[in-house]
Amino acid sequence: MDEMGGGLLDTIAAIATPVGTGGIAIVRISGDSAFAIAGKMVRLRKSMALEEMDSWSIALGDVVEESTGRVVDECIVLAMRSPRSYTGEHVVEIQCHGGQVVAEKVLSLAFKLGARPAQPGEFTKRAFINGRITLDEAEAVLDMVTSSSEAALFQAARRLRGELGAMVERWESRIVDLLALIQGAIDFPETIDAGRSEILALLKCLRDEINAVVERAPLGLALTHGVEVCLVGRPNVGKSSLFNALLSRDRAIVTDIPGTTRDVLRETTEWYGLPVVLLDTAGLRETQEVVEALGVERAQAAAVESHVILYVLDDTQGIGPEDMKWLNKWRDRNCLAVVTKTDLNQRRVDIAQLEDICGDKWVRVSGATGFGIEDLKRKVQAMYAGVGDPEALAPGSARQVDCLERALEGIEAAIDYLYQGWTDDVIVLALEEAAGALMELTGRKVSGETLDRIFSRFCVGK
Ligand SMILES: Nc1nc2c(ncn2[C@@H]2O[C@H](COP(=O)(O)OP(=O)(O)O)[C@@H](O)[C@H]2O)c(=O)[nH]1
Ligand SMILES: [Mg+2]
Repeated sequence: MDEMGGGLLDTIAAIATPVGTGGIAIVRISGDSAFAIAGKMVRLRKSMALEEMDSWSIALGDVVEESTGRVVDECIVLAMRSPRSYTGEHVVEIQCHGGQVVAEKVLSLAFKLGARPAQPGEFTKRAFINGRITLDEAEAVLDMVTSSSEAALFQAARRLRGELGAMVERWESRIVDLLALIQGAIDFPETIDAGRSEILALLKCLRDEINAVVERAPLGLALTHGVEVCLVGRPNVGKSSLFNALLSRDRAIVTDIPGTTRDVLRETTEWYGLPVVLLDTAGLRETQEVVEALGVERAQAAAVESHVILYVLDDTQGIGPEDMKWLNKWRDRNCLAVVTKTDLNQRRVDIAQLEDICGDKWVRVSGATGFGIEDLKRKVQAMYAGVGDPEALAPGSARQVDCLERALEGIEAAIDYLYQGWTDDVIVLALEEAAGALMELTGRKVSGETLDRIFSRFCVGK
C-alpha cells in the first residue's frame, strides 16, 4: 500500500473526460493487467485480440459485456505499452460515446474484471513514481487543467515542459560543482584562498538568479490560484458600482441606501492576463443592525485575507477620519486607494493628502461612466512583477516556492560563512541544504546522491 491508500501494483481505471454529455468519453486503464482487462471488454473489429495490439496503435472495436454478450458501445482503443505511456505502465484508453451512462458502464466492466478505481491524480502520481515526469511537472499538469487565464496557461505549459525543473537542476549541479571545488580544497589547503573568492563570486551569481525566480512567486501563485482583489470602504461610496464596472455587468445591487451590500460577493474575471477573484463587501461602519454588522465583520475578514485591497473613496465626500484609519492600517499591504464618482466633478478627495498615506498607489475612476477603470485594472496587474514578461518563469506552487526559499537560505548562509571565514565543512553543510532543497523541488532524493555526484566528478585521488 502506498500513502494514497491504494496498491501501486494494482491496475487502475477511471473516466478521464469530464462528467456530462459530450462527443466522446475516455476510460483510461493503467497497470500490468491493462491489456488483459481491456481485452476481455473489447472485441476488435479486425481479427486480432486487443492483447496483441502494438504499442501506440489504434483500433476500432465493440465494448461487450462478458456475462451477457451484449454490445454496450462501439469504441476506439488506444494501446500504449510500458514504459512508453503517460504513467510508464501499460495503458489502454477506450474512447466510447460521450454519454455519462455509457462511460460509467464501460468503467464498471473494467472494475468487474479486476481494475480498481483510480484515486485523484493517481495516473500522474504513477507517472512521477515511474520517472516519467518530475514532481514540478506533475504539479504543472494540475496547473494546466485548472488555469483560468492565458497567462496562467502559458506559465503552466512551460513548467509542464520541464523548464522550471531544468533550471533548478542546472542550479543544483552548479552547487554540486562548487561542493566538489570546496571538497577539493579540503585536500589541498594551499589552494584554498584563491578558491574562496572564486566560490563567493559563483555563489552570488547563483543567489541572484534564484532570487529573481523567488521574487516572481506572488505572480506564479496568483496565476495558479487567482488574485483576490477586495473592494472595501465606507457605505455608499460606490463599491458595488465599481464591482459591476470592473466585471462589465450588473452583478451587485446598487442603491443610494447605505448598507445595501451585506454578504461578500465573489466573481472571477481577468485583467490583462491576471486571473482575478473580485470581492464586493458591505460598507465599513459601526451599526446596530444585526445583518449589516455581520456583513461588516465579513468585509474586514475578506480584506485581511485578500491579496489586493481596493480602498474606495467618494470624491463627493473627501477623506474622512475613518478612511484615514483604514488607509493607515493597510498602508503596508497591497492597497490601492480608488477615488470614485469623479464624474460629478466635486474633487473633495485631496490628492496631496492621499499621497501622504499611499504614495502613488491611488487612481481616479468613475463607476458610472467607466472612466479610469482600465487604468485601475492595469495598476493591479502591475503589482505582479513579470506578469507581462514572457521570459519570466515563475514557480507555480507554495511547495516549489518553499524549496526555492530554502535553497536561497542555504546559499545566503554559505556566502555569510565565507565572508566570516568559517571552515569549509560549515560551508559544505549549508550548500548541501541548498542542493537538497532544489532536489526536493524536482522530487529527487537528496541523500547519498549528492555525495556520489561530488566524488564521481571530482576525484582527487581518494
Ligand atoms: N455619479 C456617480 N454616482 C455613483 C458612482 N458610483 C456610485 N454611485 C452612486 O452612489 C450610490 C451608492 O453606490 P453603491 O455602488 O451602491 O455604493 P456602495 O454602498 O459602496 O456599494 C448609488 O446611488 C450609486 O448610483 C459614480 O461613479 N458616479
Ligand atoms: Mg454595495
